[in-house]
Formats: sequence, structure tokens, C-alpha cells
Amino acid sequence: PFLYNVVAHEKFLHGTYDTSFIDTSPELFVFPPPQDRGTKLLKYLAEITVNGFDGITKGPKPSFPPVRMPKMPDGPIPEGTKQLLDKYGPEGLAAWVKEQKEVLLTDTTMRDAHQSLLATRIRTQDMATVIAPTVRLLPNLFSLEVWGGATFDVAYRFLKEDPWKRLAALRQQCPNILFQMLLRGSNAVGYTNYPDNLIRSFVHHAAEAGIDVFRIFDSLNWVKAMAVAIDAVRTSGKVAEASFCYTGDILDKSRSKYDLAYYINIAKDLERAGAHILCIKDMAGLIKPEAAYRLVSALKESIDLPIHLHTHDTSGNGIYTCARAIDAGVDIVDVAISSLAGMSSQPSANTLYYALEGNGRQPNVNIHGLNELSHYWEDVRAYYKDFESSLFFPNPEVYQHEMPGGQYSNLRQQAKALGLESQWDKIKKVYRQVNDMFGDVIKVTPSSKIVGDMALFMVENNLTEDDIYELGETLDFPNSVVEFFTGLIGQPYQGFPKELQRIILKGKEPITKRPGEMLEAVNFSEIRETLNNTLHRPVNAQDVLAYSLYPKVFLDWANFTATYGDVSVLDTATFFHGLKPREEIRVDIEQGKTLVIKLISIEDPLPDGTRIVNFELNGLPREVIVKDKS
Ligand code: 3PY
Ligand code: ZN
Repeated sequence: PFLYNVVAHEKFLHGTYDTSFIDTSPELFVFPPPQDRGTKLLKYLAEITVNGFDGITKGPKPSFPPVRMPKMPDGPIPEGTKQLLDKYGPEGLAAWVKEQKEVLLTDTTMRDAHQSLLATRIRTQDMATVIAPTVRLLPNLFSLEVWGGATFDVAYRFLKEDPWKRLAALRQQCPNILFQMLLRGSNAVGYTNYPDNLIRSFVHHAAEAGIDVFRIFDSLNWVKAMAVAIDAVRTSGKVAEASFCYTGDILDKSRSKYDLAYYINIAKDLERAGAHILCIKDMAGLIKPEAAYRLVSALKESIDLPIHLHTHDTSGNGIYTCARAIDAGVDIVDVAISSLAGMSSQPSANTLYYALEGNGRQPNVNIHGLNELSHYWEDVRAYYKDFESSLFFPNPEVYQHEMPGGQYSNLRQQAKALGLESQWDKIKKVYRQVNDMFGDVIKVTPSSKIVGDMALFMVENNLTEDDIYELGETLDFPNSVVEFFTGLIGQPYQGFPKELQRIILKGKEPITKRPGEMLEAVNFSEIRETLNNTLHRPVNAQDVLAYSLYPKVFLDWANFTATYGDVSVLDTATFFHGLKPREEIRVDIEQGKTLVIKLISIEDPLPDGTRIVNFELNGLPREVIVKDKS
């Protein structure tokens, strides 16, 4: 490397052969660390082949049929909404949306659909493989939701990949369709409130990395808590799609807290706060068809913004709900490709297309393209079988428990971990009871998790509602519940139930200010310096942001990649199952650089519990020693 540094130096290149520059150029002695990506990948493959992957059933690697690739139309990529935004700006785009006769679609397959059906586990590689056909087959989409929500931390935490690289890989192949993300307002893509400068910086970098439309929500519908994010999106020149979360039932006159007037007032506040688009965010699939019709009709009369409907098909009513919203004039609806739609995911794009046959607002999409893409995702879904949610049929019970699409299977897993799975029916009932005790709250990340934590706490400790009031002073409530009642997640509509707040806080004073105002600003340059020193590699602004959001998750991921390298290059079957003896794979580690890896044998365990795994790497024998954890 030293010789290379010398010949690549500008003085050398310019023919100045006075070698004194060697003494005065310290950068010549900075060598890139040896990469040896092959060795690192072998280590990962040996580990997974011997010990398996967390959450994947152990056993011989299954055979998967080849994935059906959608056929791509020839010719240049057609122009789309991305060009409209770049040419006319967010206001021009919003005006264009309102002029369209046909309803527009957002495809959520790469974000909410797999977050709701497959525990957010779809890997970048399976998305990057299909993005080129998608942008050619569906150029008339309003947007592709590809980022945010839980996808950000799950990428680092479980998939061991960098979500920023996912965004870059997709953006590079999608010049024509808007990219959309879900931003949890002052919780960004996390589960707690962050300082304002972190929210601003995150939005700025997400915009720079390729996000065009930011769907912003607050888990308590507190408009004040969304203002910083809305402003940050506007100053980045991108589209601020502000949301209210829909809960309750506007058709139920006995539940007056969240009535039509409540939603119309928030919509007006969001318009005043600078939203370009208004989203009805029905995260649990609670909005019934007639409610959707009435709400959209009223919104159309009350505000000037285009209206975007997000719902989940949990009850089985999703298509009918969308159709009624479309009849009332909704501008955009969220759908997923059929093979990743339905149940706790979004309604199927393919089905909606046919449902609107003969309706003047049928979307202008290529049904053949939707079907081709559905074949692709059907085959890819097989890789993720072990992460399938437990909801296999339409479940109108959601109107009672009101659990968001993504939470249902998660809470069930938590219950299982606590040995409470047999009490699942009770947990669902107590979840609703906790909602009512908390004053009927909006339930969406992170408030939904707080309600879930309290429900588990009560079931685990066999506590009734009365017990909470009677024994409360002696109970050790879950941390998330204490934080909620302290005001650290924000202020719920009509405030906290005072008696319960007093019991839970045990004399501690709650805050009423916006937490972001009180939190100390993040010192990005200090974090960058610390990371540079601890990781022994140059870090970028995206790393610094990820660390600021979740330090431990980020550092665990950084340590993992230091040991095993970039495992996102592996195909999904191999990433989850490792290799079969005599199996050979080709791994493209960068353009034009391919590793040929073959598993030769796994030896019997040695007395110290380790095994030798024999590979061939590009034809040469290599062995890796791993501890057998079985
Ligand atoms: C998220 O916050 O991840 C959600 O999908 C909420 O609905
Ligand atoms: Zn959702």
C-alpha cells in the first residue's frame, strides 16, 4: 500500500520527483485496513450452518423453487411522479394529484406489507432484485413506500444490513417514482422522543439519500409534536404528508372522544402547520367503509390538501373501505402487491384494480405488471416462512381490541416469551381494558407498545383493573408506562386520567412541555469522533445518526460487520440457512468481483465443543473453527 500511495500522490503524478514530499505527507502512511471479505463471509457461513439463525427453524436447508422474475418492458424508463416533484415542487405535485380523475396508488410492499406480515424481515437483496422491473411495470404509481417505520432498526438489529445502503440501492434504480417513508414525528424511526436537532438532521439526510414523501405522524395525534418534522421536510424541499391516526369509530355515537369533528379539527391544524398532503393513517384497520366515506367527504369540504388513505385489511373489509373512500373522492390509497397483501397488511392492489372495474376512478395501472410482481413476491415470501405472522384469516375482532397491524404478532411473540401464550384471548381483552383505563388513547408505535406492556404486566401478575387502583402504590409498573404518564411521549388528547397518573408516578411530577424542547441537543461532531476512535474506521453522517437513535443497536451491528463483513451480499436462503455440504454459491461482493464458495464438510465436534468447517474459496481449501452451541 505504501508504494501505491506514493505513485498515486499528486506530486508523483505531476512528475515532481523530489521525494521530500514523502516526509511531509503523513497521509501516505494511512493504509486502508485489510478487507479480506472472503474470510469474514466464511466465518458467517460456518456459524449459521452449524448454529442456525435466530428465529429460523433448525434443520436441513430447504430447497426453494426458482423465483419467477417479472419480464421487463423494453425501452427507456417512463417518467413518473418523481419528475413532477423535481419540476414543480411539493405544492405543484399536490395540485397535480388533486387534478387526477383516477385514484392514485402507493405500493407499500417494501415497507408496511412485510412489516405487518413477516416481522419486517425482507432483505435489501430481494427488494433490489425487483426494483428495476417495478419502476418499468408500474410507472404510474404515486409512490413506493420503501423506508422508515420499523424497517430502519430491524435492518441493523436482525438483518445485519445498513438501511441507508438499502435506500441508495433502490434509489439508484428508480429515477421515476416518488419514494415514501414513515416517520414517527418526534420519535423519528425510534421508540422514544428525540431532541429537535436529531429530528431535523435525520430528515435532512433521509431527503438527501432519496426520500421524497415523508409520512409524519405522532402516536398521540399531538400536532405540536409534528411541527419540527413538518418544518424539516419543507426546508428540505420534499413533500410533508402529515397524518392523523384513526382510532375508535366515528359511526359509534357512544364513543364521542374521537368523532368526526375531532378529525376535521386536526386536519385543519395540520394544513396550517404546513402539510402538503393529509394522510388518514388507519394503522389498525379500524375505519369501516361507511366511516371512510363520511370522513373523506367531510375532509374534502374542510381542507384543500390532497387526501391519502392508509388502512390495513385485518378485518377483511379493506377493499370495500378503499372503494367507499374512492367514491368520496380520496386522492391516493395505500395498497400492496397481492402476494404480500391482505390480513394485517394493506389491501391488494391487484384486487382493488378489479373491484373498480366500470368505476370511473379505476387506477391507471398495468394489471399484467401487478400480476407479474405478485409472482415474484409469492416466491420470495417462501424464504421468510418462519417469520409469518399468526393471523391467517380475516379478523373483525380487531374492531374490539384495536391492535395495529404490526403489533398483533409482535405482542403474541412477547406473550409466548413470558409463557403466556395460552392466555392470548385474555391478553387481547386486557389490551382493550388498558386502553380504556388510559383514557382511550391512540394506539400506534410507540403508544401501542405501552398499552401492550401494561396488558402483559396485568396478565402476568394476575391483576385486575381494581387491583391497579387498590395496590398501585406497591406495584412496580413497566418503565414504558411510567415514562408515558410522565409525559415523555407527549400529551394525549384531553390529558391523562389524573387518578391513574398519580398512582403510576408515585408522587413524581409529570411534564406538560414538548419533550423535544427539553432534551439536550445531540452533539454530532463529538459522536463522530468517538465512533471514529472506537470503530477504527471512518464513519459517515448516516452512521452518526443511527448511533444517535439507538447506540447499542448500532454498535452491535458495527461489531458484527467488523467480524463477518457485509452479509447483505448473500442470497436470502443462504443468509438464513447457511450451506449444504457440497453446495457451491457465487457471491458478488462488488461489481466485477465474485467469490466462489463451496462447503466441503463439517467435522465432528472436538472435545472443546468446536467444529472445523471445511470450505473451498475460489478453489482453494479453507477451514473455519466454530463453537457448536447445540
Ligand atoms: C410504525 O410506526 O412502524 C407503523 O407502521 C405504525 O403504524
Ligand atoms: Zn400501517
